[in-house]
Amino acid sequence: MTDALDPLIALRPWEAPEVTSWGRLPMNAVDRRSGALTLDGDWRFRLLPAPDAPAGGSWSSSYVPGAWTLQGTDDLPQYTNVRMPFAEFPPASPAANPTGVYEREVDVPAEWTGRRIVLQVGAAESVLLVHVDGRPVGISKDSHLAAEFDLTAHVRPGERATLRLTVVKWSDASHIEDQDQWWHGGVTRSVLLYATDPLHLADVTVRARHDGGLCVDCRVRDTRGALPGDWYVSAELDGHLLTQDEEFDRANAQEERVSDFLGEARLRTTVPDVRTWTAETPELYGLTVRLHRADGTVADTSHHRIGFRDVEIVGRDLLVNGERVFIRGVNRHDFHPLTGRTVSYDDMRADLVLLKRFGFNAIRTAHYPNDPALYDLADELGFYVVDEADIESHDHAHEIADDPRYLGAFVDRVARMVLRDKNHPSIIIWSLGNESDYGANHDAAAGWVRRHDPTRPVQYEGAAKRGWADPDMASDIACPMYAPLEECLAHAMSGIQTKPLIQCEYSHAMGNSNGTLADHWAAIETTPGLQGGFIWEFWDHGILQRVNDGRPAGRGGAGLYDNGVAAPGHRWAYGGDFAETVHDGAFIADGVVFPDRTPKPVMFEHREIAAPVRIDCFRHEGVVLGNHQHFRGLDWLSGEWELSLADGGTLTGPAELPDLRPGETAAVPLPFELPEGGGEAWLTLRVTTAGDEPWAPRGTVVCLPQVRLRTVSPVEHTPVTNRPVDVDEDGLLVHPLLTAAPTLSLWRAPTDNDELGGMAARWRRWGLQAPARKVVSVRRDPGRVAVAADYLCQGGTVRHEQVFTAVEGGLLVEEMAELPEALADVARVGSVFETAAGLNLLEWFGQGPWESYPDRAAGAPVGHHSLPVDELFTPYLRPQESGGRHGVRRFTLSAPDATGLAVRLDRPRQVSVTRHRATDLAAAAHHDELVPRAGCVVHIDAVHRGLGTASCGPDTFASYLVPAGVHRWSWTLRVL
Ligand code: IPT
Repeated sequence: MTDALDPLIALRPWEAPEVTSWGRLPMNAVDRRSGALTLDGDWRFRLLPAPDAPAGGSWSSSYVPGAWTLQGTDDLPQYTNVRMPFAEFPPASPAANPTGVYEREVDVPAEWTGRRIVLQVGAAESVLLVHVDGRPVGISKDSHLAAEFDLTAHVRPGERATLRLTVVKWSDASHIEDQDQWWHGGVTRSVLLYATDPLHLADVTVRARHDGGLCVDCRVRDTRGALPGDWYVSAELDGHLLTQDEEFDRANAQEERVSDFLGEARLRTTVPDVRTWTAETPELYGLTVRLHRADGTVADTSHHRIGFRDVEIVGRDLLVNGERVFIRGVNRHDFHPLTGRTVSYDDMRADLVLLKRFGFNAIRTAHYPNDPALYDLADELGFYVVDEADIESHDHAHEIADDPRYLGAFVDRVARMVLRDKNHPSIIIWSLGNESDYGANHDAAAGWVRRHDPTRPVQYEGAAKRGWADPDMASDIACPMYAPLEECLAHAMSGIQTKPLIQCEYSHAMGNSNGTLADHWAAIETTPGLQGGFIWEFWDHGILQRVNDGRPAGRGGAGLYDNGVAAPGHRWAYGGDFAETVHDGAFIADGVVFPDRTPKPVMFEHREIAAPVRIDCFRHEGVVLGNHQHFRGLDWLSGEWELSLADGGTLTGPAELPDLRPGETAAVPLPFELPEGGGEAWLTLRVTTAGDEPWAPRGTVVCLPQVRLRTVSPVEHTPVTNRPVDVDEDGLLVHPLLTAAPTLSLWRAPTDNDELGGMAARWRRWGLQAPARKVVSVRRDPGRVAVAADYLCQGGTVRHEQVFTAVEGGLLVEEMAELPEALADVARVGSVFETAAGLNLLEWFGQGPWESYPDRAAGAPVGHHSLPVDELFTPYLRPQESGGRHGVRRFTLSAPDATGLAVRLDRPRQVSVTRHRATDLAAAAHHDELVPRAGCVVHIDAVHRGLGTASCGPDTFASYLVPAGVHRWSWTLRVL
């Protein structure tokens, strides 16, 4: 099996960074998927302990495409962020090096006689060795790009051949594939066998400009050595023929640029009234390129869907078709909770459809070239793509960036990505990779791209060694990660900015996060020089795992999850859950969607921030609507007005959207007469798709812009002295519907941001999770009890006062807490109480319906909302503070028979109603460990700390912190 005399083994290519491939065909953009023989399915499989270990043991089977780490082997997934999973320095790999041997027979079609036969392995990580019938064929590295091998000399049409793919998990290449994700091994994309005429299209390069100019460059090869003149090329664009560029042919002939075995041809046309491609208007044309033999018969054909568009940087603006566009981006990994990095077309389509529905218009393919179908979908659905090469040398970044042994690998990886993807209109920027310091190897790769594709900018975050304005050659964009907003603003206003500032990563979505996203966008949209960024990241990479045996559920786990939650007996595994000793825990769960693609609440925030039509202001008994798109009118949208009255219900009526071009505004009269009476009133424009969009059926909500028409009026209370207030000897309220009296709460179950930002440790030091409560005084008057208590924390005492007054219809609770200076910046100041079981429905007037927090509250409109208590909670993978609703004015908590309690707040407050105490949440490591309580745990906060993004990046702004000093809040409690 692994024969030590086999040259592919004897050369030990897994420890030779200079060897990027052997026997591999050049990368190209000719799509060979149609007409190919798929070799996907079960292959014979055995896992060896090392590439040079003697073959032994029996065969099992493994599904291709797929990772063996998710298919029942003992080599399980391992998650590390920066650090390598083994100690060896580059380019070495560990002696224990799982090596998968895949074998299968292939019946080579008899009709392929005389044809050139090519094997395409879609992706293998990290070193691929190919044998046919035991004979060595080739080697490839670069885990996220296909490798092609010419098998013409190795197989006979009409006969059966044995194909062997040996995949070595750890190698010199692992050191430059040190991305923040699970480590797997396997053949993770499809394997194909196809045949072409020996005379074939070796590559096709399309340049389609937004003025309609089209230029198609073809490279032609004949493996039998045909002469120029033995062939010609034609092309048609949706039925319209292109013309041969004879000037190009003449120049080539004069300069003797083209040899006998390689031909070149250029075709051109100009499309009148071209429909240009943008992310908003993803207009595609069908291009067919044909290679003809001298007698006119067709030797080869290549189909492309192309888009006419230009990308350029003018000053510090990135322009698409001459327009400065905002980049509302997200970082996306190829990920699936059952199959790891193997993703299907349908899954990728679902990813992109969801992103479109939530207002995203850009994707960074973090941190490697994604599955080829992703780019077809981005072209079709409309996304701006930053295509990123598979280079991240994080742990040994500094050494590798200038290590000449890795020079070839850097250039190879960037070049092969560009060669594969260059014809996609969606790709607007090439990225040289991620987190690999900055060295000569980057400049070499950048130099190659600039010559090969002058039509797109290049970016690399690490290049800004001497600041964002530095004219280094590796980045045309200032693309920092997690830069504080004030630094971005300062740069944009400094007068020295030379490049567009588009953060390659920002707003880290780990757990309950993405605080201040709306503040970022308010700044981006009003500051020349700021153009957006890419949220980190799309996926929570939780792998579905069986709890009993700790195994990944794998392909059989389909259907074992719903609404972000794994089925009983299962959980979403993160780092450490596969018994890895070296791992980085829940840092792998940092996406805007759950592992089953259920959107997290931040998605609704983003949808609103990206709203294409907005209520820009309220003026003269009307509202001003604005079209905030770059290219589209409003005709694809329809609207409905909703008037939410605090003291009434919700009125609805049709809305006529004005005919506005991008950037235009128009005043429209108020659609409703405001009913008399003093209550708060909100006007919402419910915007939906007017017809079917490729990514959304007619009637899909696009945004819900809102304006307040009338403000809150103060609530008057009439005390009643003849009803006693029941308070026990500890000063705790006794109430028939409460199982735990309202007490002071200063703590929340730490979010990932709280933990990694250091706040949680401070709060634990202060003992905020369970401070001792000491009653200071209880003063009883008719219909009124005043209680003072001290909460003893490390470093300070918090005085808490509660005055309970019987009022008409219920009980008024007036509270005060005085937070000493030493305890500034706690999680919350508010009341917490628990209710009797059976109150399962929450109805509220306030922001909703989805979860919102003080610094993530731009996307939750004020209105009348209602949800079962069990649906209020957001099941973040590592349990933490969750389920909050911002701006709540009043709520009822009721049983099916309409009994229950009603609470009215003195002003809009942060409220949460869940089945979990904060301490329950903090004690659990996974969602499946939580045992819901029968009653409700209710928090009413005078003030609640913002969420920020401190797990990787800036904390929330000072204005969202809980300051020291006196906090007052009051509420009434009424029995229904
Ligand atoms: C940055 C990485 O590029 C990304 O892969 C991910 O790890 C992210 O952070 C955090 O989740 S690098 C980090 C060291 C700033």
